Amino acid sequence: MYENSKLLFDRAQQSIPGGVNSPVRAFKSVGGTPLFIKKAQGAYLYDADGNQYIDYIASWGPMILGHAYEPVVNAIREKALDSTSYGAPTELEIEMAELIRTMAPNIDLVRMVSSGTEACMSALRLARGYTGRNKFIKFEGCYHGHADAFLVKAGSGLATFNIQTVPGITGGVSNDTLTCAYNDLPAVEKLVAENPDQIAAIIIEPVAGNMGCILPQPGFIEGLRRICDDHSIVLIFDEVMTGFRLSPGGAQQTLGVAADLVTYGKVIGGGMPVGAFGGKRAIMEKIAPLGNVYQAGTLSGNPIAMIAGYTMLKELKNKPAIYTELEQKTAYLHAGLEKVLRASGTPYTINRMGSMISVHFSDRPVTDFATAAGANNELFKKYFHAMLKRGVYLPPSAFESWFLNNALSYDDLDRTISATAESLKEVLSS
Ligand code: HOZ
Repeated sequence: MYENSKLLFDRAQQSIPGGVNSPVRAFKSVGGTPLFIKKAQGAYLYDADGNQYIDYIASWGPMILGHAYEPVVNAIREKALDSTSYGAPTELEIEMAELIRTMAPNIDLVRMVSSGTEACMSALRLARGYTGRNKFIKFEGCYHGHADAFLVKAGSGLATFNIQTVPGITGGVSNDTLTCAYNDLPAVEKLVAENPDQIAAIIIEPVAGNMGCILPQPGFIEGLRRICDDHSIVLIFDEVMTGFRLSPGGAQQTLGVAADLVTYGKVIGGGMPVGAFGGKRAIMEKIAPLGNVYQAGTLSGNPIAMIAGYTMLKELKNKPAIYTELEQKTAYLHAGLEKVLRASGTPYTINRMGSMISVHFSDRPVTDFATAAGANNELFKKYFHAMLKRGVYLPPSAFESWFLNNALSYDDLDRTISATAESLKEVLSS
């Protein structure tokens, strides 16, 4: 069934570390051979062996409208005829910035970069430059890309591979990264009290997607806002996953809490390598060339990436019904999974917000990294493979959110629900 993928994986390992260009793809934690993808269309992925899968990764978020969405593909095609990079400003970058500002709240100025990692690393540097402070708070299990400062108690691949200490990160960097549990407001208050006038920023995934999908409990994000206001700390929302997905204005709009800085990633590139950070004018004006917090990039605002992102965001802006449709589809999937999981008798928790959802084989609510890690993740591995065999491609780790795309039909969702019923029967009886 996976012969060609196996051959490609063997070959890949000769020239690419671990055979992959990003660790989570390696299937290392779930075992087996990573699928090598040949193409994707709408809600489906096709691997090198010609197998079709219903896709719940959506390139880790950005394919909100499905793969190879025609207007995006056509726009890229046309733009490429005018060259693929200039390293000089274009009108399209202004249009993109203006579009982002009309969709997302609290963005006075926005700077384009090439990835979510770059966006988060730049936002942190900016918060430090703005406040003149070095330390910052992040939450256990949140992942803000792979810049040094964020690789302390991080989610995603670090949680998947249980990497506690990352060689190459200096003690100084780690010491400036303060961590506490997601949803634990008293712990944040304690850290702030213990480090008076030293904390530049609190960075958070307002709905976490790198330890499965974890929801902020009522009052938590509002509490962070209050603490930041009281102590002149910059509140950074990492909206790499939630931006333009939960709603046109992302988590800021959905949760009704304003951030000082917001980071975006892949979502705003329509699948191209893009990121951005933006926010309050007084802070953003510290960035070079206005201020002396340096940040730069030859490919920042790249025309192909811009046209892909612009076209997709414009669709989302002009057709707000997409958000209702996505929400309804995800709620439908949620209800269906709930039914078959309950019938299976195995303990479970389903977390969902908008079109982000994850299943945890846990008998208690999953509200932070400890509870996500405490779930029966061995069972998740078996479930993952049983689903794959039935043509459903879930994230290959319990520490990742699932993302729905609007090309999914109700028939696809029904197939996913029945595949779950069959998979549970198979794995629970083995
Ligand atoms: N959770 C990661 C994205 N935020 C998975 C993708 C990757 O690392 O390749």
